[in-house]
Amino acid sequence: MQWRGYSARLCLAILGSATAPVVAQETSGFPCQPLVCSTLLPATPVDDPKTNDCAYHAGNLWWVDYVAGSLAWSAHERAKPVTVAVFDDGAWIDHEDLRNKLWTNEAEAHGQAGVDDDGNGYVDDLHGWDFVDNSPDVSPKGACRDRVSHGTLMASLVAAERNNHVGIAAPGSDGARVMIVRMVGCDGDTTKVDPARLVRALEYATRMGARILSFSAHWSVTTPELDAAFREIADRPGSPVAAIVVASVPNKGEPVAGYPAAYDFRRIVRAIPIGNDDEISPGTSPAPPGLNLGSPSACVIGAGRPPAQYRLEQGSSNSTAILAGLLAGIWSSPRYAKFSPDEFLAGVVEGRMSKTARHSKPGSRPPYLEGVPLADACVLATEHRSASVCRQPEAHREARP
Ligand SMILES: [Ca+2]
Ligand SMILES: [Ca+2]
Ligand SMILES: [Ca+2]
Repeated sequence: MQWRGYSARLCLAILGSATAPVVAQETSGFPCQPLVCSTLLPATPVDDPKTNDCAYHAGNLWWVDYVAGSLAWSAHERAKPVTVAVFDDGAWIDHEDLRNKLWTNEAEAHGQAGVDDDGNGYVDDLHGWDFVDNSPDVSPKGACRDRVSHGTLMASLVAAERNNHVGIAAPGSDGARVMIVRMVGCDGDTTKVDPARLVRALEYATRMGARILSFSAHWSVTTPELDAAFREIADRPGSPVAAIVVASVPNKGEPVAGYPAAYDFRRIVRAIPIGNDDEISPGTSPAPPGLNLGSPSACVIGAGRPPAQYRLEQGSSNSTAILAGLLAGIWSSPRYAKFSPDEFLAGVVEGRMSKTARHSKPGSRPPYLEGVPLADACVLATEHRSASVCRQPEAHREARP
């Protein structure tokens, strides 16, 4: 089974199926000026003028305001961030916008090198684990070292550090911490899903406290063991390893969404890719009914090579990571922090976010004829703190019945 979306080649193919012309480019240091596709969007006043990350003020973080990301920023009143496990090709954790936003295994951080200080079966697992090479070093390896690290980009879209004067600021900056789970490599067979490896990784992530699992990839066949692992995490009531699985819905014209989006499990939230024109990306696969939320895909800037490179990208992967970070930012707020995964899904994601009047433009094909609800943090809006998308009804929003 192929882990789609993870080799640089496949990733670039995904990036090519967008809603607007775009130039993927890598920049050394952030230039603090609009990049190519971001000029499609007006650099209007930002929702949080106090935030000092230069991409925000250069008008390159449209997607943050699109999901009311500033409402999920409230570090001073936040008890504990939500751990988001990013299942991908590893990540460059020394990147300037990532290094302070990592989940950390405290027992290993204060333990001895070469010793499994917390007895979880993994020696020196500080920020996650490399399940491909069975190593605590979660950095990209093989061909990924010299190419795009998909996982680095994803981790930054979940939780890139806000207010550090550089780069970007993800909606999950204050509320999410990223656990790096290296599941695939870039060479030969390592690009394929190994079901047994994935089962071990799922067990690790949930046991170590990940409450959101982010899958910016999909695969077409599965096994009974993998199904059972996902069912325990994403479906069984009362499961001690219950977590929310945020699953990508691909936009390359695939006839079906693939796993894990294809699972009919209660704790699966699917990210529907939305362009900066409010439309569902062309070629988006039909998503099964359930918790399906639109999330930005095009013209998104995230982390590239360390220590300070950034990339302008688009694709359904982006939507997934942004949604995962956004959910963490909302979930970790004082109002919802004590909610179980099922309570959070029922009360917030299904009860509020899915019921929003804010929708993508009506689509031209099933199951998107009426568009999809757009993910945002407006559930956190108060009379004192608001965001532009929570205040301004869109034309297509008013047109809805
Ligand atoms: Ca350990
Ligand atoms: Ca150790
Ligand atoms: Ca930053």
